[in-house]
Amino acid sequence: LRMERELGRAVRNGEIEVHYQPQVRYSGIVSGAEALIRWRRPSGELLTPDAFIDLAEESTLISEIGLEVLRQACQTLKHWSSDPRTQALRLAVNISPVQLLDDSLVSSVSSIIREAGIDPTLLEFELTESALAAGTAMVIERMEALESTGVSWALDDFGTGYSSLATLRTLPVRKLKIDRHFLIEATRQESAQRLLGKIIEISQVMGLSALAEGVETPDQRELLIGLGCDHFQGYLFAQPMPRRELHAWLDMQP
Ligand code: G
Ligand code: G
Ligand code: MN
Ligand code: NA
Repeated sequence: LRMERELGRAVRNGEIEVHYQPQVRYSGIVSGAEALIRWRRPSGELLTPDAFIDLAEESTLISEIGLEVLRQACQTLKHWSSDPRTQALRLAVNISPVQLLDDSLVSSVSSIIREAGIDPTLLEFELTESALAAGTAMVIERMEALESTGVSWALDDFGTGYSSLATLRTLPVRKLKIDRHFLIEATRQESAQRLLGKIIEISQVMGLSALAEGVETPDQRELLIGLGCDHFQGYLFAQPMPRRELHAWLDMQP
């Protein structure tokens, strides 16, 4: 309960930080980054989302916190837009299924985008596949409303949730983020490798791009390139890091 009260104050006190993990195309070119929330406690301690996102979702604080992440992400896109080296970079922001239940979400998102003065097509929202378990019709309606503001959708942790292939065809989704467990298994087992290949094929047949999560080794990247995967994210390239460090990392790229 104490943590819940502190989390409630975190946004006002400027304790919400956003870290960024690069996303890389098969060509090696950086396509953008995923924004990942961190909570900087007054003690200086940095908390990762597993320590507080569940709490935020149970208490509906997630709406406020999610919008704060979006605000910071839009400031970053604004910053990037003034430099030719960064102006084409895209930014992915996680949207909690609980945020989708909030009637004011669409108007809040629209005003944040408008106030930031950014190109909304550079913004990608990620929804975890398990969000589709309940209230699908409403979820799809909200996703479409947000899509019409210019942002696009990616399905996060793909392959671990409940969405059927039939549902997938009806979703306004442009990208599948393949859950990293498929890659882990594929590195160990021939049959899992074929399964990963089929998942990538499904994305291609549906006209979607496929991003592999959790790419940690050059061998995994080569395997994925061979299977036709077009985007990667993982420790092989970089860990999530503060914006300033991301800029230093970008400067080091060939
Ligand atoms: O690096 P990492 O520990 O950041 O992320 C752990 C999990 O927390 C991921 O599954 C990610 O989807 C989730 N997460 C990270 N940032 C956000 C955010 O801003 N909002 C929501 N709802 N989830 C996030
Ligand atoms: O939203 P999502 O579940 O996709 O968030 C990505 C999560 O995966 C974050 O917690 C991030 O820190 C973590 N992550 C990113 N790259 C790697 C990786 O290469 N290996 C592992 N084990 N985790 C990763
Ligand atoms: Mn994500
Ligand atoms: Na994920």
